[in-house]
Formats: sequence, structure tokens, C-alpha cells
Amino acid sequence: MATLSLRLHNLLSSKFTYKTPQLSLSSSSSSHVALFPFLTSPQLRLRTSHSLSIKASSSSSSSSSSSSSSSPTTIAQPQGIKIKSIPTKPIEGQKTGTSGLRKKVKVFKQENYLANWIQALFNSLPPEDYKNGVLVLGGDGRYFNREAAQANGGFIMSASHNPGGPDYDWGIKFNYSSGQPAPESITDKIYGNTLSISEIKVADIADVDLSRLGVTKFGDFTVEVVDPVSDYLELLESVFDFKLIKSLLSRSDFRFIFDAMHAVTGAYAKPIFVDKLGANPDSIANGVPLENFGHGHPDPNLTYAKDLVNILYSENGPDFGAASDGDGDRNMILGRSFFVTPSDSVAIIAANAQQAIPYFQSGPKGLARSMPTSGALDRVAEKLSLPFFEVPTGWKFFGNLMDAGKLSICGEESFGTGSDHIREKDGIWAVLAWLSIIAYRNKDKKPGEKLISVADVVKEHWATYGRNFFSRYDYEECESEGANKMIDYLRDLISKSKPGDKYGNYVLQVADDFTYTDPVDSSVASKQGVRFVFTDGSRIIFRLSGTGSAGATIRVYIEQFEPDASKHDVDAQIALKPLIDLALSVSKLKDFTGREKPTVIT
Ligand code: VG1
Ligand code: CO
Repeated sequence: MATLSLRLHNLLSSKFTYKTPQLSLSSSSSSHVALFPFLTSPQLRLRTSHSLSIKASSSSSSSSSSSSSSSPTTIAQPQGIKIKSIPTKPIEGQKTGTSGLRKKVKVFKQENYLANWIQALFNSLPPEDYKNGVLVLGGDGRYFNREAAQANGGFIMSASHNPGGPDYDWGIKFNYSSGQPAPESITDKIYGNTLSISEIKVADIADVDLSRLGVTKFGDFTVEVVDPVSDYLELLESVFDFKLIKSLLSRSDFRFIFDAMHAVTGAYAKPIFVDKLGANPDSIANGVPLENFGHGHPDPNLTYAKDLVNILYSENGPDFGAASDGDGDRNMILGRSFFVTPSDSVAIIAANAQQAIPYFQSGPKGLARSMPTSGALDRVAEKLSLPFFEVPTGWKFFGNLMDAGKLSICGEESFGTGSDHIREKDGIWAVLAWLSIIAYRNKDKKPGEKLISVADVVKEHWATYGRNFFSRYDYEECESEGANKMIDYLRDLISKSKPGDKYGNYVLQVADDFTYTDPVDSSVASKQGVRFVFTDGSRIIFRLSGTGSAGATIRVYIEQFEPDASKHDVDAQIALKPLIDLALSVSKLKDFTGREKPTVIT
């Protein structure tokens, strides 16, 4: 097994890169064998003045974890490192998708599989990045994190919301210098290098004890295990008004529940929601991170977070519910018997941010969404006269806009919401943003007075801006051939279509395959989704997922705007039925895939 190489010369100094929950790495208080459940979820921080790769031998670690460290302690200081060269051969299929490389654990366990990719990555980086480099390594605690951490300088060891365990998925995401997911210019280079790789550089050093916070020195290369929870908490305290949120969470007439789905935010939930913000200790569900997420699918949506949904929709359910995914970057927001779509969520956060969240007290700089995300955010940008951007699916497209000071709040329909406090979507941030809004709206309510609920806030927003009905149909693990043929067919169809064409009751305004030109560096991303936009603003969009680990997943996005408040209470599936039927017939989805029904509807 494999390598670790280092870079990211400015990662430590770059603002908050290493403070996100998805960067945390699990560890145990007892022995190296049982790394889970973890108490401190430390991260690794690696520094070097050389370009090098390290290999961990199979030595073990077994000591107890300590509490958060202010001044790091030196655990070991062996001699300089011997670097070995190991011959290897290219392995096919190591192309990064929407966010990282995701495959079945069995695939990653093949000889040199991960090592090849990591080495290809370092072969892709400019040499100046190697000098005095700092690399941050973290994971979501899923199965295979433990081995990979010792063997590789991977970056975020997660397949995000994909299920975990020996028979399921593992993944690795690489985030670049200011913390944003690596742009395509880098991931394309990495892929190219995986096809020509012939050598892996491996350093011969012992495993690092991940269960202890502190510094291990290997010559002039150091590894520091850090506690990311305290760093992250400190950042959040600078963003939100914790006193305001605490005033809500400690009310006896407000009941809150957070479902960590046995994933990484379990390590953050108690310190943040309970210890800091005064939530009831019982309000954290599935708070113990597990390597296989308790056999669950750590994807916070109406299908996979069904238990939480049932609790919120039960008689006398709690007032507020939230969940986040495997690596903590997604979020789902629920009120009592009420689901907030992610597209509405980001629009509502943007509309209320200046009042309710100190970080935005001078107003957001700009707003952005991914192309398939509904146009609810566009309306907020228009009303607040803010710069607005529509980017392709995937968080990597927001980073440049943030670095250029053009963007503060953004989101994706896929349960990702965030801001420029970091360069990734951030599930806990979204929950705190919502709690801030609810707290702000109820700050003068006396005990016993009826509180303004999540549903009230959303309905009020619709009354002001109109409602963008939105739904996404996922057809997971289809045969790749049929799925590709369907997309080819749609591309052919749009090339022949023209404005004014009739599609049932809808009149076409434009049909294209979305192309994005980055306003900052002018890079172009094409073929980002086939869309049909109609004259009344309705849209149907088709794209193939870039995060699956088997077969092809087709995503169909359906949106329709309704200005009339008397029609806002209709169920989205009913309101969108004609458009959904149209999407299925236009694409001939059933013929191409044989699928009668989607696997997930959100
Ligand atoms: C999906 C979502 C996309 C998100 C990506 C990574 O990609 O649609 O919006 O950015 O996952 O999220 P795709 O290509 O499968 O549609 V995560 O939480 O899995 O890092
Ligand atoms: Co994720």
C-alpha cells in the first residue's frame, strides 16, 4: 500500500479551509482496531519543506485520545525519511466526478489503486506547491478511512452521501489552495496522469497514532493530529449570534431534533447544539458516527432520512428538524409537518441573512445557485439588487466567485447550502442559519405566545416572491448504455428545436446543453445538463450524475413558477404533474431505461 505526498503551501494561512466538519477524521478513545465511535474526531495536518511521499508501515497505534490541544505535543521524532520508488501501471477509470473519485471499497482496495491516484495528483501540481507545504487530511469516518489515512495523503476521505461499508462506497475529494473543490483543470490533469503513471514514491515511516492529538516529526516532515471541532466552533461563533440561537433552543416551547445519520456531524452535534447552544441532549438522533452509517444511506432527503421525516410529520412532532450527510456538507431542513426544499432554503436564508446573521450584517455580496436549482434565489437577488450567478452542478464552481468577492450565499437543489465563510457547502452552517432566522423572528415572543414556525417563514416568503415549485426524480443505477443513449437523443432533439415550438401546453423559449463561462478566469464548462425552458419560466432538465459508483444515475429536474398565493399550498407533485409527464415523454425515459418509476423523489 501506498503513498502520501504533500502540498498546499498556503492551506494553513488560507482562512478556514481546515475548519469544516467534512474534514474531520474519526478516531477512537480505546484502541487502533476500533476507531469508532470517535470522541475527538481529529484531523491530520502535515507539513514539509520537501516534495515527498510517505508510506506507512503496518505498525499499530493504541492510546487514548486527549482533549483539544492548544500547543501541540511531540509524540515521536524519528530520523529522516527514506523514500522508495515502487513501479506501477496505469489503472483505468480513475476519472473524478462532480466531487471527488468514488468507487466501491473493493475497487479502492486493489493494489496501488489509491496510491496511483494520489501520486497522479501530486504529479499534476506545480512544483512550487510542494515547498513548505501543508496538507490537511480528514474523513467522514466511513469504512476504509482508517487504512487510507495511514497510507495516503488523501484529502477528504468520503464518498459523501453514498452508503459505506465493505460492500459499499469509498471516495476521496481533493480541495485546492483556498479550500475549494479542485477545479476541472486540475482534475483533468490528474486523470491524464493516472493513464501514464509508472512510479509511486513511497516513504518508509510508521503509522501515526490518529487517536492522539499532537505532532509527530519525521525529520523535517511533521504530522499533527488536530481537533477540528474546536476550530470549527470558533469559526461558527464569528459567523452567527450564538446568544440569539441559544435563546431559541433553550425555550421550552421550541422543540428541536438533529439527525446526524451516524455520519461525521455526530461528532459536532453535541458540542455545538447541546453544549454550546443549550439544546436538549435528547435532541441529537443517530449521533454516534459508524463506519457503515448504521447500514443507512447517509443522504438527508425525504427518502433516506425517512425516520426523521416521520418524527416531524407525527402528531405533536417537534418544531424544527434537520439532518446532514456522510461528510456533513449537505443539509435537510424540516418544520413541523413541513419540508423546506433546498432551493427555497437558500433563497430564504439569503432574504433574511442581513437581519438574522451577523456575518452578513452589511448584506450579502452576491448570490448564486447551480443550474438545476430552482429560480427562487434569482427573485431574491433581483429584489435585493444583488449580483447573481448560475453555475453548473458541483460546488467547485462557486469558489472562484467567492475568492473574487462576488459571492456570499449559494446553494444547490441537492441539499447543499453555504456561504463564503468556507469554500464548501456546510450542513451545520445551514442548520444554524435557519435557527438564526427562526430565533430572530421569535426573539420578542413571551413564553406561551405562539411562535412563528418554519412553515410560516416559508409561506410568507412565497407570498412575497411567488413559489417556485420544484422536484427532482432520480433513476439510480440504470444501465449506462440506455442512459447515455437517452442523453444523446435529447442533445439531438435540442439541436433541432427552436423557440416557439409547442410541447403540450408549453411553448419553448430555449433548449440547450448548459455551458458556463467562469466570469473570473474565463474557463468554460460545457455539456452540463440538457434543459428545456418554456415561456412561462417552467423548466425541465436532464443530466447524468457524476457521483455514483456503479451504472448511471439519471436526474430529471422539474420546476414551475406560481405567482398566485392562493395556489401555493398545493403539493408539489400535484402542481408539477403535467410538467413531469411532459419530461418523461419528451425524453422517452421509459423506453431508454426500462424504468417505470424513479428510485428517489425529492
Ligand atoms: C451530486 C449533486 C451535486 C453535488 C454533488 C456532490 O452530484 O447533484 O449538486 O454538488 O452531488 O455533493 P451529481 O453529479 O451526482 O448530480 V456531495 O455531498 O455528494 O459531495
Ligand atoms: Co456530502
